Amino acid sequence: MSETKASNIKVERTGVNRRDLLGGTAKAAALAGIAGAVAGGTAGGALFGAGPAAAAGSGNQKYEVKPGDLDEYYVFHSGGQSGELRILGLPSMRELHRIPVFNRCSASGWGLTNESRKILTEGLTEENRKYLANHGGTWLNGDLHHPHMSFTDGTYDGRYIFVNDKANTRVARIRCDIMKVDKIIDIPNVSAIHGLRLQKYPRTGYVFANAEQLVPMPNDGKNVDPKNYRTHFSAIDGDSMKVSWQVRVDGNLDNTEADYQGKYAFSTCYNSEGGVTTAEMTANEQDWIVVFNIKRIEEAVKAGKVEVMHGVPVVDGRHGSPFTRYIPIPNSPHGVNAAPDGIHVTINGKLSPTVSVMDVRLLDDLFDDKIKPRDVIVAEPQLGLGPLHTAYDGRGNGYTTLFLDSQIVKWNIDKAKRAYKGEKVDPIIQKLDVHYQPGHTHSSMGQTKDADGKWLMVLNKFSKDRFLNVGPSKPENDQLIDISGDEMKLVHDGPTYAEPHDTLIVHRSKLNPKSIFTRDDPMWEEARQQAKKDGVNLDDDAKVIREGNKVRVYMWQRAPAYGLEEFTVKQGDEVTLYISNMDDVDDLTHGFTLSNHGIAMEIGPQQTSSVTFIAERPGVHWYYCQWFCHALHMEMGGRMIVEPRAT
Ligand code: CUK
Ligand code: CUA
Repeated sequence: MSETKASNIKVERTGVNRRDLLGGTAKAAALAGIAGAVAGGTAGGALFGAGPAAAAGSGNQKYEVKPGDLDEYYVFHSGGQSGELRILGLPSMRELHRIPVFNRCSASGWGLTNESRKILTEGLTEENRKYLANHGGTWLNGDLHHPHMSFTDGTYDGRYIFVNDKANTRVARIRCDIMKVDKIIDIPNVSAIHGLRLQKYPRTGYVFANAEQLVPMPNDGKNVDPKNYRTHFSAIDGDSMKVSWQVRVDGNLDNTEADYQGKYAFSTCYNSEGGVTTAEMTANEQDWIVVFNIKRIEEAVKAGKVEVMHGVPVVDGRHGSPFTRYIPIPNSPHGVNAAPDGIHVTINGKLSPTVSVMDVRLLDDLFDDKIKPRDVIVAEPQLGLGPLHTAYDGRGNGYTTLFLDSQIVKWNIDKAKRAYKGEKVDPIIQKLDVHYQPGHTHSSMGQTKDADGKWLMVLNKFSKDRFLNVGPSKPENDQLIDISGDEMKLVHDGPTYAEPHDTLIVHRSKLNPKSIFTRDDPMWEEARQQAKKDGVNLDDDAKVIREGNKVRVYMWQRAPAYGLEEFTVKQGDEVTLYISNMDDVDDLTHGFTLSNHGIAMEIGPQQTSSVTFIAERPGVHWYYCQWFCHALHMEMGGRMIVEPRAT
């Protein structure tokens, strides 16, 4: 391959095909890896190099879920640049629900209701609040990559799901009892939260968040020399959703992971060069993984040996510090995945055909300087081109995505360790074509100590020809693979919209969401307080309260009626509507849509939702219920009458 105009990188023709590369040198493979990763998008070749459809086997276990039958697993599926989180059922792969997080949602009113705007704005930094004052008050977009469920003792506890926003440098928390977001915070002193993982033991605990982009600090335009750029690793308290501490590092931060002992966290770095162009970022043959010593950092924070930046204690974890160790890894490593055995952590080489396996039991010695950084690597098998992420079956095998080869490779950790010691043994068990270019892969419960080795989802970035052509913008393809037997068997293709990166497969026994809100839910505490001040019973009253030009309209809903069939306000009034769905029935959601005002919201059973707007349009404006609820659903409505301003 020759030059690509966009990036100005020169990539040499290697003169070998991609199968040859598997047996070739790491250097040649890495070179071709760059060629594929950088130039492949336009040049074809490696990027679309996968073969025809793999044989679809019937599998060893049932994946068809009959009408009315329930799935065995919940899948929490990131929505990438669409900013939402989706819930799927597995093995059916049916989409069950969507949770708006960083996006706006026309159906639920997320981003519009007072309750959601409070969540979307209360965690803003002062700088962002100032910037957004002239830009609608809240961000409209997000880039959600990594959902993870809170842990207790190494397995999911069903309390929360935490997610990152790479686009606007945020972390959000979702309550699993109602599957709604309850907290969103900006992470100060950094740019672009990418990797996100949780403390597994004794509980979550910390939410570890990587900031990917290197920026000057302070980022005020006075000094833009790349020599002064930096980033920080953040630990957020998952209970209070406050940043507990940050660690200054060398290089940038990509993906992160935590051990099963509660002692160490890990972050991959693909830009140890500190470059600002693609050529600079990929210059070195090796980058590294940073290991963070949580106890030592906590002690330094406690002792006040920190720099406080925007209220956050920051320790210096650059090379030579007691808080970190940098382990060289070939080459621009990406995903990092802890095996359910609690011992092994795999670092995926991306531009190197290798994955590096670390033994966490050696880390104490590394921090005591008894061994060298590379001594903690106990295996480094060559698996194929473009390894990005690894999942596990709990039986000692890893499943690694090969982005460039469009394959998933099953390999054995123990064999890889023996091969690393020089024994003649091939750790690779099977390679399976996937369609096409996989990023993340996840196994059922595989990111916990309870990995059950039944199912594997492979999240492919391209679907190409696998579905009916829907135009230039094509779905991605999540493939379901049965891994219960000795052989991986592809059983299902699942198209998805932009752009799931990561997923979380949780056995249904771990979750028990409510079907009906409880009236004392904290989500609408402000409405409750206001009603109290106004002497209004939120559950029963339908009332209009005026205070100068501020008008508060309270009403209940019971299918198929609103508490008020009409109310009157004056042009220019600031109107707040508090709507309470008093139906105490499963699945009986109502809505409130105010025609020609851009206002719509969901009100679930026993929920209160509110919205504030200026009544600027004199006349008659109908409101209606947009959530089908009753035979008289069409009739469920009323009128807002706006009296013209006296002239
Ligand atoms: S990253 Cu997208 S394929 Cu953001 Cu988890 Cu690896
Ligand atoms: Cu209430 Cu439709």
